[in-house]
Amino acid sequence: MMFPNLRTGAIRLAVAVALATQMSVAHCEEVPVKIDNFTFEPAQLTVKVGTTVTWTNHDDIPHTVVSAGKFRSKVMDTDQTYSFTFTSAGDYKYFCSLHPHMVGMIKVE
Ligand SMILES: [Cu+2]
Repeated sequence: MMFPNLRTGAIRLAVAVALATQMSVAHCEEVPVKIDNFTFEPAQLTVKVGTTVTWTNHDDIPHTVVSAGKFRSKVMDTDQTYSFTFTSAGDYKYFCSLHPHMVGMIKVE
């Protein structure tokens, strides 16, 4: 497609960006989970398929997030993050492999 002039082109670009932004809000949400004082916050979370969850370790000691057969982070030191995008529905129980009493759950629907 050719734009008749620069102004029309700029307007079409702005519309395209606006539409793309709306779509990303609707289908590609990002949700944070804090790791603080040996707990996941929130410990239980319900998200839509396509959501990316990002865990951030706020503790002074390392943690991981592991969901058997689903995902496994590397060891996160202080302020390090791990992200996982949930592409299918289900209940994803997870824990910290270094401190197995630390548990959380992501419900994807
Ligand atoms: Cu831990």
